[in-house]
Amino acid sequence: MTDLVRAPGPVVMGVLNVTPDSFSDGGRYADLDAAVGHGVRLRAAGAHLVDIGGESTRPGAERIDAATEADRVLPVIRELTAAGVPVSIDTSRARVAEAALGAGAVVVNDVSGGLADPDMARVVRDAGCPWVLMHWRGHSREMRELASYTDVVADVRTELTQRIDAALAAGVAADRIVIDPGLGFAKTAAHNWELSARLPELLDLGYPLLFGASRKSYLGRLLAAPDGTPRPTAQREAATVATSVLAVATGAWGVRVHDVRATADALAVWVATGRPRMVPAPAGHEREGQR
Ligand code: PMM
Repeated sequence: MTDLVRAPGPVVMGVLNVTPDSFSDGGRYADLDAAVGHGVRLRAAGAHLVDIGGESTRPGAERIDAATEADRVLPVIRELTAAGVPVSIDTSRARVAEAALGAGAVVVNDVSGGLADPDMARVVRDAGCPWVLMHWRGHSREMRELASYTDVVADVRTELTQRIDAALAAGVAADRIVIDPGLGFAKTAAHNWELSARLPELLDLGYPLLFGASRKSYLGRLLAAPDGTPRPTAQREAATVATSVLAVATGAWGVRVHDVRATADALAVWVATGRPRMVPAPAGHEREGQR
């Protein structure tokens, strides 16, 4: 997978939640055949990786035990790997990551950036696999209360730097590290827009950056009906595509999305247009719609 991290990108990671309660696809792929079938479809639609998660990280979600999480994801990983689909494991537990890597996963996507389980760095180092370090402040149950920042971009940058330094100190190679701003994780809508607008400040850290905005609630709020009702998750696709392409045009390495075809098609257009890059707005330029 060295090539994947070093690839010019953009890398598209397709979401496959094998959970009863994730906010967008919870309950749809709880059955093994349905999950494997969907993973194969995501790959055919253009996913470079299919990201398999067994524990919901939606705000307010209660935790499940490691054995339940492993039981949900391992059979799906085995079958997708056998079908030639490259798989990442979305977990913050070292035990689950280790078992997933043993079952064929090639990337660890850790929403806690190594904070939730002190043993994760060892597992990733020994496997030599890429490790997505997402910005995170606490488990789903408590994360709403943790959305307090002096300057969200500066604070996320500092906290991601601490996670990178911890990974390097544990012996993880620098070229195995991917960072992620963790949109929606201990972040308000305004925080998410600020991070999107000032992505260059995170890209400046020098690591490939994964951007995971797909169908998140801040997009639902942006597109709310006049009476304030958020746009339903399944109808946030155009906004997901737009923000994903903007992130890639700003320099993101990859995007994590539910509807792979829509984003992969849009990114094919971006590539065919010669990979045009966004230029940062002049200092003091007002951005609308962020607050
Ligand atoms: N978001 C979710 C889950 N895992 N992993 C990374 N690296 N980045 C994210 O933004 C991210 C993630 C929550 O969304 P889901 O319930 O649709 O999986």
